[in-house]
Amino acid sequence: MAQATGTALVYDEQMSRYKLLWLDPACELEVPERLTVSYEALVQNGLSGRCVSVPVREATDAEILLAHSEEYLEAVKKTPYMSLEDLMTFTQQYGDVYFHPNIYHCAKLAIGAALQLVDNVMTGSVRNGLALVRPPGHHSQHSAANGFCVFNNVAIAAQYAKKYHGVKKVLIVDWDVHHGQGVQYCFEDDPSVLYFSWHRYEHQNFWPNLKESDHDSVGKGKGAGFNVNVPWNQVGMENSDYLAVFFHVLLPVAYEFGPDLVLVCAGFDSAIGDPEGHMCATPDIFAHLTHLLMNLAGGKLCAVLEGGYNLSSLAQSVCQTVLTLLGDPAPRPTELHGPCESALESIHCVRSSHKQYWSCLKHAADMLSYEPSTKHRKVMEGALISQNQDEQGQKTEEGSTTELVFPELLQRVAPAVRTALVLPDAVECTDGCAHFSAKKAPDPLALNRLSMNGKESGDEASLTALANLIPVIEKMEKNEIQNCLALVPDVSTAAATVVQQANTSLTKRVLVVWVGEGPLPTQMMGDEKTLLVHLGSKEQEDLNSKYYVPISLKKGCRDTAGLLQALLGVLLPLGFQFNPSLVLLVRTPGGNVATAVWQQLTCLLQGLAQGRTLVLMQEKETSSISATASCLLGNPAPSLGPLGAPMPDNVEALERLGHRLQAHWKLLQTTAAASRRSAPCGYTPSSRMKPPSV
Ligand code: X5A
Ligand code: ZN
Repeated sequence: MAQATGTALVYDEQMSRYKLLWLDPACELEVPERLTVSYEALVQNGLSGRCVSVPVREATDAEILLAHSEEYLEAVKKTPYMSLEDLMTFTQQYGDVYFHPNIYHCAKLAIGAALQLVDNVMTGSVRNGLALVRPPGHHSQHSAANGFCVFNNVAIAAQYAKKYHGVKKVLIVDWDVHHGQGVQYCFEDDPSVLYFSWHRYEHQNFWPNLKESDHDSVGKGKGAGFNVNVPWNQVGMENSDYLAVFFHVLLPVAYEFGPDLVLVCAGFDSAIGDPEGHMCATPDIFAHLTHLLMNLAGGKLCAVLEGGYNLSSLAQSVCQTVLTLLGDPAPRPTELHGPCESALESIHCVRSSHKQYWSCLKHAADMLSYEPSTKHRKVMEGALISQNQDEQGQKTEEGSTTELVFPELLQRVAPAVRTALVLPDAVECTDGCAHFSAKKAPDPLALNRLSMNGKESGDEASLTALANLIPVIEKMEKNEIQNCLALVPDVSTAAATVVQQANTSLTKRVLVVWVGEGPLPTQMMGDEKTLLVHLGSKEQEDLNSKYYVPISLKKGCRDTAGLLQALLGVLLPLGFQFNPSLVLLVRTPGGNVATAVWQQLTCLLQGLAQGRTLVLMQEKETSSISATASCLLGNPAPSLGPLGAPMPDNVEALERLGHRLQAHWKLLQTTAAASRRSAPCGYTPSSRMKPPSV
């Protein structure tokens, strides 16, 4: 089947036509405007126009019964005919939810929206998409409404995908700030659905206050290991904390699982300013969370709205998610100072709880010198943003008004040219790329620049190839070209030239990812503007430098699971924290990396540097052009399928490397150590409210 393209947006204004009809402080946040404001923001930013608009439909009884009991369905069916008093009484048997004469209709549309999205993604009429729905779903259970949820939209969507589309394995990522206990209950003993959730927990002091939301609820029977809970035991979690959980928990497990479909319980109450979550992650983090999931399951990703109660934060987060689904480059992540102590404790605990189920975690925490406990500990009272102010900056009890200032939606301008190819003349260009011949007479200015850099020697062909690279890099810097694949006679020289050229500007930082052996240009080692990560098979000399990271894997790049572990657990954390303005991906001849893994690498690295990736390969490697160009053009990497166990030697080497580097690169940390940090997750509201610098 041809590569699916396009992003579906499933929305119907009808789902805003129900609301709370009585006083209930627990439910007053769940307002119709959540939906209309999210959709309006997509319209205003020109995003709805770029999506494929897919109509909603009502779910059938049979579909509702995929996750609910007949008795419950029959009871909900009566609600449209109930008096206000009867509705209130009916509502009272459930926790933190309300009914309305029109909610049953909307709840059927919400499921139908999720199913329409699954249909469109599974048949390949779109690549991915978002369903904007009300009511949300992830708290609702077999025979119970709960937490604003009537039917479990995503749980039903997962069952539906299995039943009607022959999907074997579904990954559900629940990034809502609440625990989707309804989803957990639905799939607890089912190994075909991997459920991941992070959630505000505070040692069971936060709603829904369940023991089974903790990290040690791993699933039951055959489903043991397929339920992954990351409890947040403090509020104020930041971008670093979220990314650390993705790098060290979710992504390794998800890649090992190898899903055929990814469903996202896309709640945005986990973003800054939310009155429920009290977290500090910024809306642009959802660009990255989305991007990091887009190369699983061959890109088949369906996001379904759950929570999100600060209207401006919600709208921005929705836009960031959709921009990424559409393929626009993610903004550079801001100020990643590494996970806080409390997050590290949670990460450590969940990795320990799951080490017996997942090869990628087998050696987790082996190097730990002490056992932190997250249980039975007094709740740390962090600074709460919204203790005496609500999210709209209204008057507080003290009578003072605090304005919560939101940065404008980060502008994400995609360059006019996505992918430039610099190829030898005989080589044919890939569709959709702009071709820059490597043979054409080079720009004299560029030649001049090269000779100033001492490159006047060398044969004419390689000089020409190099000179043709320079205008491309300049165009990348000017945001006219997003990324580039260049085939050059000698990757070493070309790489050195690019680094030199890129470093001429003070603000430029280059992440060099060197795949395979071959002479490393010595001038790019050990400087804070160039981070060099070397993925190779030969035992490499560790210079004990922060900026030269040799990752030597036995069997080289043929240990797919080991390589993925290096990519997810070392390279990406390093890259995100280094925050380059350019990624230079170099493949030396005979690097011997499997195409599918190479594609994952190429795709995932595009989350950095606003997608400014320059790939250098040796002239003769023409067979890899189309696979590489496809990734640079924004197509998802093909699924690797379930991964086996990485070679033990490689796991151990990666653990050792992580431990050596984590004093400096804090995103590599996977475990708490009281001695390492003084203030656990300390923050002041003001420092968290600064707009991210662009
Ligand atoms: C979908 C969702 C939250 C319910 C909170 C009740 N529900 N206190 O975010
Ligand atoms: Zn929520």
